Formats: sequence, C-alpha cells, structure tokens
Amino acid sequence: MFEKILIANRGEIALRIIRTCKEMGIKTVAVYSTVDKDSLHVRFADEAVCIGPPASSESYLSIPRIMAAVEITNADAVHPGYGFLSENANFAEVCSEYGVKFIGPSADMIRQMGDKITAKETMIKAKVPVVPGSDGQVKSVKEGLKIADKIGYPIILKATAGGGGKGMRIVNNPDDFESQMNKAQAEANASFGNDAMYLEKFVVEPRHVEIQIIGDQYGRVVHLSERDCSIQRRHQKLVEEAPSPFVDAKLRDKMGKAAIKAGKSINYEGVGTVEFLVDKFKNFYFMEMNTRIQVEHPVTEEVINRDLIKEQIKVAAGEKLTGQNYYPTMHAIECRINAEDVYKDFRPSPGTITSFHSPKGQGVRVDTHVYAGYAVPPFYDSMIAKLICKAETREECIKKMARALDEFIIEGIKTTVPFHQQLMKDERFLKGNVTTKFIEDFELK
Ligand code: MV4
Repeated sequence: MFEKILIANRGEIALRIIRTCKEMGIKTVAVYSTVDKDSLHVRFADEAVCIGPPASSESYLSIPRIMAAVEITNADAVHPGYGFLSENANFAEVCSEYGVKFIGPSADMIRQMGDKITAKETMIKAKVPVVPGSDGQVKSVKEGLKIADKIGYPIILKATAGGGGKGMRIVNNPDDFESQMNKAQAEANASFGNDAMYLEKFVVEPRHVEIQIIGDQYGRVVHLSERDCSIQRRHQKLVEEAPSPFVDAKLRDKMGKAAIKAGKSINYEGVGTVEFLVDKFKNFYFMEMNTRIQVEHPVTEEVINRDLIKEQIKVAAGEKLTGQNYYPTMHAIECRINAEDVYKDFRPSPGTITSFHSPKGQGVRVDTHVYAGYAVPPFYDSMIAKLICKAETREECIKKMARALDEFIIEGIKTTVPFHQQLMKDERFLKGNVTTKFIEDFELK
C-alpha cells in the first residue's frame, strides 16, 4: 500500500480523499494556491505545499509545480481528484516516468477515451452500442451532407476533441448544415485548438444514464450499477440519482454488461464511468467515457454501501477485485449546491459566507469544504457543497431531500438551494419523468 499520497486538487474532493487516506493509514500532502491557504484541505492534510498564485494555470494545472511538490515531500502516489489534471494524459505520463503512481488509468487509456472518434471506434470493435453516424471524421460539408442524408435528420455535429457539449451543433435540415458546421468548428477551434468533427443521428429527448465501473491491474472489470444525471443545465449537472427511475433490472444488466465490455476493451484500470444516452424505447448508446472519479460518485457509494475512493486507491496499489458487480439496495439523490444566483441565469456569486449551517439527520450527507467565514474565491468551480440523501425508496428520498434543503442556512452569497427546493416539488420530477431537455422547460418561480 502507498505510504504518502499527494492530492493534486482543492475543495471538497481534496477533503474527501484525505478522509479516506486517514482511515487507511496513508499520509497525505495537500497542495494549494495562495488564495486557498486557509482551506480545510490544507489544515487536515499531514503536510501542505503552496504551489502558486490563484490562477489554475499557475497552480492546480501546473504539472512542473505539482511534480516539485511530489519531489520535496517524497509522496509515492498522486490522486488527481476530478477536473484540473485528472484526465490529462501528459500528467499521468510524467508521474509514471517519475516513478510515482498516478491514481487512475494509464496515459494511453486516457488518450484513447479523450479523443471521441477513437473512443467510438474502440466501442464499435468491442460491440458496445453506439449512435449511428459518420465513420470517423467528417472532412467537408459535402461529405457531411451525404452522410446526414443517409441517416436522416435531425443530426448532431460533435467535436472529436470535445466533451461536455462544447463544439456541438444540432442540424435539423440540409439547408442549415453548412452554417451549423462552421459554428461548431469555430467553437471547437477556440476551445480545443482542433476543429475535427464527426456526425451522429440526434437522439431526441434522451436520458443521461452512466454506469460506474472499476478495473484492476489484472484485467478484471466490474460494474457498480448506474446513476441518472439527466438534470443538467448547459451541460452542467445539477442533480444525480441512483438507481435511475427509468432503469429496471433487465436494462441495468444489459447496460452493465456493455460498460464492462467497454472497460475490458482497453484493459481499463481504476474507477471510470461509461456514459450512455437512453431513448424512450430503452435503447442505449455509448456517449463518452470518463477516466476519473466523478463529482457524483457519492450517490453510488450510498446505494451500494462502499467507499469508492478506498476501492480506487486499493486497485491503484495492485489489489485484486473479487469479480462481483454491485447493485443498489437503497435510493440516493445528490443536489449540487453552487455559489450561483439562480434568478440571474445561474451567474456565479462568489464572496464571503457569513453564516453556514448544514442539514443533518439520518440518511443525510454533506460533502463540503466551506464554513462560516469562508470566502468563495472567483477563480475556480462554483460548487461549494454536495447534499446527498438516501432512503429506502425514491419517494422517501425526495421528501428527505426537501426537508434537508429547508434546513440549509447559507448567508452572504447566493446558492442553488432555491432551485433544488422547487425541483423537489415538481410534478414531472416526482414522477421520474426527466430527460436532458427537462431544464429547458423548467421555469423558476
Ligand atoms: C447527443 C445527444 C443526442 N444525440 N448525441 C451532450 C454532451 C455530450 N457529452 C453529448 N451530448 C449529447 N449528445 C446524440 N447523438 C444529446 C446530447 C445532450 C445531452 C446529453 C447528456 C446530458 C445532457 C445533454 C444536453 C443536451 C444534449
């Protein structure tokens, strides 16, 4: 087992990782930017190293600065958390060249899933269902029009370097093709410096259902069932739950098997998530694979009663999996509490939290790094807490969440709490009738 893990991250996930390390008897190193010097991850870690100024590019995203911290503290492993360098193949490579274990998959596995055309080709070979579309890159408008004509409109153009909705455009008819392709390419170029595009049939009003998997260093891959993340706004998830209200045991089994095939096809090591689009007929299609621990991992933890960070560290250290899959025994929902003003288009609302009281009680979990007096910096992600509730049934879980949200006191900044309070009373949400189009039709009162 590792002796000392350096956590290349900040906020709630850095704290979350430190907690598990302590329980496992592993020493921890925090890294921090100057604006985070009073953060709890700095206080709770055994050692802490300042790695630079607030700008991420000069601190949490700086490979040389993080490697310098590894060097001076003699850490034998690095946990990247989510965001920042967690899916950076170069970072994984530098760690391995330096002889420090990157807690996650190899650089090659990250690269294979990072390029969306390569990922899709890999899935086709592995016989994982994918959305019908172009065979790789669409090189011209003329070629794209021909393919779109064959598969039928609407179609969606996607950037091969993309993910998370950037460089994506829906095309409803051939007349719009050229202008939409130009827009998607311009956006992809600006975001990724790569304007390569591919094309797919557009799945109308899909659900976003993802399967959590874990692979060990000996070729074994198991699944930990699904999460439903259909409630998103501009590709930012707001609510996640497990199990999905739309997934029955039969579909879970089929999707679980497909996700395992996906993982095995690249010899996947570590925790990962295979994202699928699910249509109203329960057809499912591979969308992307995330090669990191995700924000919403606690909903899975709550329903299968396992610590995913612990499992992640164990496989990274070379432990074997037993080979069994995990199935939900409870229902869990996570609400993301962001420092945002929901009445002003979810605009960021950084500043000092003047008072903070988090909800408590049976079945209530709050993962957060903030406290009364904490100043939310404007430099990073706006998420300040995750409220996770669990109960025997979805209905009870929603009631518990509504109660817990009413107990949340956060003063000094605006948060997404009012959005969630309204959602927990929404007729369609209560029925589990949610697709990725839900928020578009949702009106905040
Ligand atoms: C799609 C789609 C419909 N059909 N692909 C959005 C983010 C990126 N990961 C892929 N996305 C989508 N791809 C086809 N062929 C609809 C979306 C999509 C979406 C997917 C998941 C969650 C929220 C979404 C919101 C809008 C569009």
